[in-house]
Amino acid sequence: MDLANLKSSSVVKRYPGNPVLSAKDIPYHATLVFNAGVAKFRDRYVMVFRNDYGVEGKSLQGTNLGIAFSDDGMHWKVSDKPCFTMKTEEIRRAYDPRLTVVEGRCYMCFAVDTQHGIRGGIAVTDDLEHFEILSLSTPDNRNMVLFPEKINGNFARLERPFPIYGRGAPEAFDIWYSDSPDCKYWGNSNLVLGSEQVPFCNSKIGPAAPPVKTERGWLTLFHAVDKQPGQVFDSWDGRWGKRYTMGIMLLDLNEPWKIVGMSPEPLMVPELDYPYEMKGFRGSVLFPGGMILEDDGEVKIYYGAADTVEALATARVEDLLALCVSG
Ligand code: BMA
Repeated sequence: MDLANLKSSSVVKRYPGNPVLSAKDIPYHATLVFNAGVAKFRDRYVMVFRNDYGVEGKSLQGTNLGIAFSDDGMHWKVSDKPCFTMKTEEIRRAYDPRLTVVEGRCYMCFAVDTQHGIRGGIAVTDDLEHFEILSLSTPDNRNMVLFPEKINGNFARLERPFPIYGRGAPEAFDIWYSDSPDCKYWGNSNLVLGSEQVPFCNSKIGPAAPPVKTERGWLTLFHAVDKQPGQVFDSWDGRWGKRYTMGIMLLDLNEPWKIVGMSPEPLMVPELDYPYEMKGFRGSVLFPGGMILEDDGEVKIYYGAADTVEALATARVEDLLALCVSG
């Protein structure tokens, strides 16, 4: 595939009011507001976003997770203080939240940078204020997303461990599936998608938004990275060369480690017409973390853009399914 000429699919429409959230909307110290998880919880849309604050050059004062609410999924009201932080001598920060409602409780997956590697965390909350941490994986793992239902009686997740010795290329990282009786003990791990199976990727992939259920299978987004020698994108340190695009696939309803179909083309690619995707802390990064299927068949896709702001795009579910099964 000619990676130089990738285009977004015509079935996806960017929201004209993008970005839906950025630092200027946050009533506390905020610099980069991006990579949010979004769910419908108790009749409202809820967004938990990553806030990297005090970012200058390569230095960062800190990261917290903020929370915002919306009645329409487009206009957001941010709460007056962050909802989640992790910081100890061992743990540097938690980031990249993803939200899934399972059996009426709101679960949040997140990445954790520690002195001994990157861990995937899962917490649960009933009030969006108090979070109980249920599990933290061994390093290195992140980009976890929970399925919105138990499958064969178990919690189920997609995840992205990063094996540095076993894959024969520096960042050939893949998407895996595991399940758990209680969200604490995880096992039955199966490979879902190898990065080499994605024609528009020459590096790593990772789960993006929690899967949504359709009659034909679990529809789910993933991010895919490509890089070219010497390619440098707009960035605050002038050295950023990885492009993050968005892919979409359909997984089997009962055995979700089996792929029913995958679009061979990217769903979205950072584009010049949308400067909020091209310019920022790390330009040319699309990092989806939320996908909502509305009753009328509209799909809302929430994605971090350029590691700087949060954006929204929409599509019809039947068009997304057609990309996966006819492609
Ligand atoms: C990944 C993660 C994401 C980030 C992306 C692009 O490795 O750190 O949080 O959005 O890189 O910088």
